[in-house]
Formats: sequence, structure tokens, C-alpha cells
Amino acid sequence: MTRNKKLAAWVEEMAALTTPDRVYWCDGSKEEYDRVMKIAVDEGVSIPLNDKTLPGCYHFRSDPTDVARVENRTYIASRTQDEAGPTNNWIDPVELKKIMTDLYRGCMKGRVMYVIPFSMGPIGSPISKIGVEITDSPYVVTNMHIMTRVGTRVLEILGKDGDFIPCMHSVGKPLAPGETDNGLWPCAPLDKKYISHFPEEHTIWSFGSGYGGNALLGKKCLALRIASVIAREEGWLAEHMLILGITSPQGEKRYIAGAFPSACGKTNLAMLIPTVPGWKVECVGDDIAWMKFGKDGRLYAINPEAGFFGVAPGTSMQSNPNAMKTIDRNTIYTNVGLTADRNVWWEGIGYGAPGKLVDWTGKEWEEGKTDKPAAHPNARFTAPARQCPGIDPSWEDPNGVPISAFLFGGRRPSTIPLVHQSFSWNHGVFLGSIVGSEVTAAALDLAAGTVRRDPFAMLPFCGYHMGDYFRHWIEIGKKGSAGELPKIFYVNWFRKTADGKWLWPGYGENSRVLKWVFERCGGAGDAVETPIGYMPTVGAIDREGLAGVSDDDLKELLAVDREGWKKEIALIKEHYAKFGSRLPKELTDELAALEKRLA
Ligand code: GTP
Ligand code: SPV
Ligand code: MN
Repeated sequence: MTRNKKLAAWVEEMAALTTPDRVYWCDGSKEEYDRVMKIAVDEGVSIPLNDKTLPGCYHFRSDPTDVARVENRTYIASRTQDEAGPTNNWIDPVELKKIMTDLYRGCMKGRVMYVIPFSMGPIGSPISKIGVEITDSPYVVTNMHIMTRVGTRVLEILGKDGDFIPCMHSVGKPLAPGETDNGLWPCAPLDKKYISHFPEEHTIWSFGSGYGGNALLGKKCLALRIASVIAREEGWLAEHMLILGITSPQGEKRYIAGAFPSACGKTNLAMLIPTVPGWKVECVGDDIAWMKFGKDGRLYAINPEAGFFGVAPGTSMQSNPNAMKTIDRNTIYTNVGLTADRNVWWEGIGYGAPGKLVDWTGKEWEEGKTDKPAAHPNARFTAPARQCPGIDPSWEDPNGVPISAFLFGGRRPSTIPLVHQSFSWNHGVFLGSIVGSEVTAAALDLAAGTVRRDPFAMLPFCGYHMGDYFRHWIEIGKKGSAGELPKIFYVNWFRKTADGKWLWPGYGENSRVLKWVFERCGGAGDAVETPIGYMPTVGAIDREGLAGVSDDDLKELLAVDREGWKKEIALIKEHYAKFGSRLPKELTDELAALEKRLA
């Protein structure tokens, strides 16, 4: 229970609307986690994994229609459609609340309403924010325990009059008397799902999905869509960025933040183990960064999350040993394959499937006997950040860590080189604004394989007009003192050869690019000025101990593909046209200057 009047009234109102069997206030304890998980196990929706090999781990299979974020059911319900902008779905907030109130009416019948007070960011940090999620899903409760800081201390800080962000959630599947989930993941059909944001009220309403960013409302809904709105009001940045610390052999340390679209390598880069001798990388966060200016004029970042909700397929001891060592205990696995001895398996785990499995749909599965994967491509693990062997000692510093560089990137098989650096802040904002990527499986409703523009990797996560968001980035550049602003780079680990092979090995080898970025931040690192930005000379990328990337490969990776860029410019113009008069003139100027340099 709470002394906070706004919170007490809201919980009472939502309980009256949704009519759960009872209301339960979460305290965030381990005992509570175990108890709520047992409910999911007893209902048959969760399976305890092998406690010798995966102690404290559980396995969930979601409904096949509820496996990723649903972007076409995600709404920014600002007062006017213009404020939501051309890249967001919009419904009039009054109308949307009416639709959803009807859906919420009685939707928790037969279920428990859990009230989850949580902090995004270390409890009490000046950059942190408090949210309260109401949910009828034990899966959400246990995942929120890992992904955020849940509990009674949050209520204490909230006190009588403190403010919080209300996050309303229901799976949208009431139970008849005596009915249980009986092994089936509860959710509503697609046309009843709504992931809604009311930016003026700083409020979130989600209905019908139990999965990931649709349901764990602290993550994309609060920490990005609502936080981006607050950040603009208050003059800071809420970004879809990993944060890492990199230390040179001389013991000098810098922090780098990077925005890549969903399933484009943030978790992998954040946990990277450098292949360049003597260098060290440590992880602050793998998905979201909140950044404010410090008194010294530098941008300081915190990771608002407390856990990793990471893509399982492709994660192996080879590609990401830090992740593998993070997820060997106290981890929730969703939509991965299950082995006969209650271990997990997925495509790209680094070894063959041990015998017959149960696939993510619950069917028997045998390697080589079917084209279908055992794990869903967006299968995920939920694991506590503190378990990561490479976690940065400052990852919970309430003041955040000072950022020296921003990276932007995406999956681009051609045109975009391995790395280039912007000439200036505004040129860097231009690079962020043109981020594009081949579509991945992280969103349900997009055709995988096509390139889509995903500016700042924020296309599905910006809570207001994207043109105004670009403007906000330009303004941040004016607020910071020039010498202290992060340097901006564009990277691309995903170049392919004509026959479809990776031109760059990626993963740990990306440390070779990070090393150059680190050097550039200190005024070193050999670079040439090209029409698209500063680029390393072939000799400036350390290839000691790197087999398989020849001089010619590296030349191709670092070439300026003038013809490709000219095509790119045509696409950027199309992309920019969407933003109309809200597109900052600074960006059209950057585009014109690029076009001129390429001519
Ligand atoms: P979200 O959690 O959706 O925001 O994704 P993310 O950006 O954290 O992506 P993640 O690190 O989970 O990587 C997604 C996929 O990209 C996985 O299948 C990885 O194996 C693959 N990947 C990551 N880094 C690299 C790389 O450097 N090269 C190549 N070729 N693939 C990579
Ligand atoms: C993403 O899609 O960028 C994710 C996964 O990090 S989810 O939390 O589902 O949004
Ligand atoms: Mn993400």
C-alpha cells in the first residue's frame, strides 16, 4: 500500500475498472519473485530449467501471435496528430481512452492485479524516474524485477506527494470462474492490442500483449517514448543507445554510447571482449541511455535499466561470452528451444542441438528435419545486469558516466563504410538522422530484408514529431561547450561481399574500430578527409592478429562509394520530405553540402 494520494486513487480506479480478484502490491523481494514465478509454473506457462546447469532459470513460450513489439498497434496519442508527427501512429487521446476503457472493463476477472513500483535508474539518482506498472501478468512482474529496480524503497521515495509515471497493462484475457491459463500464454488478438502513450499526461496504457517492449512498460514505453518527451521539455537526451567503457593499454578510459536499430548489435557491442591486445571494454548498458549535462559541460549517461532483455539466437561463447556467462543463472528465457534435460538451445548457440527438442511453438523438433528454427528469431533472455562479468564498476553511479563519443549504425550490406566520423556536431546529427537498416525480426509487422530509415534508431521509440526531435539534437549541440561534446561516428559491421558473405568479422573484432574511435577522441588516430567525413587510413585500423581481412577487403570497407552515396542522397531526400517544415534547416544544409562534396 502507499501514502501517495495520486497512486492510491489511480490503483483504486483501475481496480474498479478491471475487476481483478485481488490487488497485490509488489515489494521487490526475492521471496516475492519466487512466489510469483511459482504461480506461472503452476499455471503451466513457465517451466523451471535444469537446476544443475541453469540454476534459478525459467522457460516461457509465448503465443505465436505475441512474439515481438507490434509497431502498427503502437500509438502516440498527443492532443494533435501533428505533434505525434509523420512517423508515429496516432489516435485522438479522448477516443483512444474510450476504446481502451471499454477493453479494460472487467479484463482482469479471475486474475490478480499486481502493482509494481519501479525506478528507472539507480534509486534516488537525479537522472532517475519513478514509474508504477499495474499488470495482471506474473511474467511481467518477474521480468520487471530483473529489468528495473522494483520495491518498497521506491514507494518510500515517492512519499505522499511524489510524482510517478502511470503504466497500465493487461494481457487482455479475463478468466471465467474456475478457468486457468492451463499452459497457454494469455494475450488478446492483434486487432485488440494497443500500446498507447499519452505524452502530455506522461501516461502509458497497454492492452492485449504480454511480450517484451509491449508489456515491460519501463523499457521502450517509459524510458524511450515518454522519456524522450520529458527530455525535450527539460533539455536532456533519452536514447536507444548502449553505453560502454573502453580502457587503453595505458589505462586511459573513455565511455562511448551507440544507437543501432533493434537487433543490430547493441547488446553484442556493449559486452564485447576486445581482440586487440591490452584493451578492455566494460558494459554500462545495452539498450537505453539517459544523458544530462554535468557541471563541466560534458554529457553524463546512466543506464535506466537493471537487466538485459537480449536476443538469444546468435548468442554463443564465440560471439558473446560475456552474455553467455550472464545468462547461466537467474534468467528468464522466452521462445527458445527446450532440450530433453530442460536446458535451452537456439540457432547460433555454437553447438548442434542435443537430440530431440521442443521448439518455441511447443512442438517436437529435430535438427535437420525441418526448415523452421527451434527458437523464434526474436527469442530473448532476461538477465540481471549485475551478473555480467564485464559490467562496468560505474554502471550504477547515480551521476552517470561522461560520454566521449556517439556511434550510429545499422545493417547496411553496401554503400556505408566500416566507419566514418562527422566533421561537426550538426554533421553528426545529420548522420543520426539518416540511419537506415535492413529490417530485422524485432518487430512483428515489417518485411525482413528491406532497408528502412530508422533515424537515431528511434523511429519506433520517439514520443513526438521526429522533425522536432532532430531540432532537439541540434539544440543540445548549442548547449554543450564545443570541446566537451561527444564526437560522432557512423559504423557499419554488416557489409557484405557480392556473394553474400560478411566482409567484416564483427563482434570482438569491432574493438579494432573502437580503438580508432578512442584515439580520435584524444586527438590522435590517422584520418583522411573524404566527401562523407573523416575516415581512417587503411593503416589506422589495427589488424594485429586479425586473419581473414586482407588489405583489399579493408580498402573496400573504407572506400567512399560515390555512386552508392548518390543513390543514398535520393533516398535521404525522400526520407526528409516527410518532415516538412519541421525539418531543421541545419540538416538540409548538411545534405546540400554532402551532395556538393560528392559531385
Ligand atoms: P535489441 O535488443 O533488439 O535492441 O537488439 P540489439 O541492438 O541489442 O542487437 P544484438 O546485440 O542482440 O544483436 C542482434 C543480432 O545481430 C544477433 O543475431 C547478433 O548475433 C547479430 N550481431 C551483433 N553484432 C554483430 C556483428 O558485429 N556482426 C554481425 N555480423 N552480426 C552481429
Ligand atoms: C527492441 O526491439 O529494440 C528491444 C526489444 O530492445 S523490446 O524490449 O521488445 O522492445
Ligand atoms: Mn532495443
